[in-house]
Amino acid sequence: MRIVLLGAPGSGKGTQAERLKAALGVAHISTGELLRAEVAAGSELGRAAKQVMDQGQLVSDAIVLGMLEKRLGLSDAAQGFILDGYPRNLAQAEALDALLARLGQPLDRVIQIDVPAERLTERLAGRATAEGRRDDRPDTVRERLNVYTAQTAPVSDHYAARGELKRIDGEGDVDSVTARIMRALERVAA
Ligand code: B4P
Repeated sequence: MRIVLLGAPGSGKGTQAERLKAALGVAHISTGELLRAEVAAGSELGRAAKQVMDQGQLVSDAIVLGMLEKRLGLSDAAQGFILDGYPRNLAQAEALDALLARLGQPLDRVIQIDVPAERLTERLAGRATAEGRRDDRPDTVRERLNVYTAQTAPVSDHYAARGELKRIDGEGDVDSVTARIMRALERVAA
């Protein structure tokens, strides 16, 4: 199964993708994690990405697409994948359409996890305390939410227009949200 998970920062994409990976036996591909790995490795790409991420902005489309294409070529993605954090703007959505058409691997479902803004801020403040991620600091979170509204929210319309989007209520405990997503996916598989 090939799935895109959409949602604002803090909506639970990474949290849910880990669970779906275990339940469905497909690869979890997080562009945020791929970028953080480059930052941790101190690569040239990582150094450039770090500055952008610390400001709450999006890393360049070309860099992220190159990274994604390489990751989709690894063997674990052949059985399917969950894309977490990509696409984040319309140009990325169109690039993904072209890439998957070229690979002959169309998407089965796009799931959008909806969470009210005040809850997102609370969750990311909690993670800032627990994990110390620099981009979870309050000023950066505000900017990430602005970027989401301006650039990522229109991506939902791109998929909704094709009848591929399913919206899920992302409030409540993690198990309840997973159960809602699994129900939405069962309807695709049926
Ligand atoms: P990401 O790594 O994608 O970060 P994120 O949007 O915060 O989502 P994440 O998956 O980590 O958090 P989650 O909602 O699961 O991106 C980081 C940065 O990388 C971006 O700002 C950008 O600069 C760059 N980037 C990434 N992809 C890019 C792209 N395609 N193009 C350009 N740039 C890109 O969880 C958040 C918190 O909520 C956690 O603490 C979790 O425990 C908690 N939580 C989750 N579910 C919960 C629930 N049901 N109840 C309570 N808490 C919950």
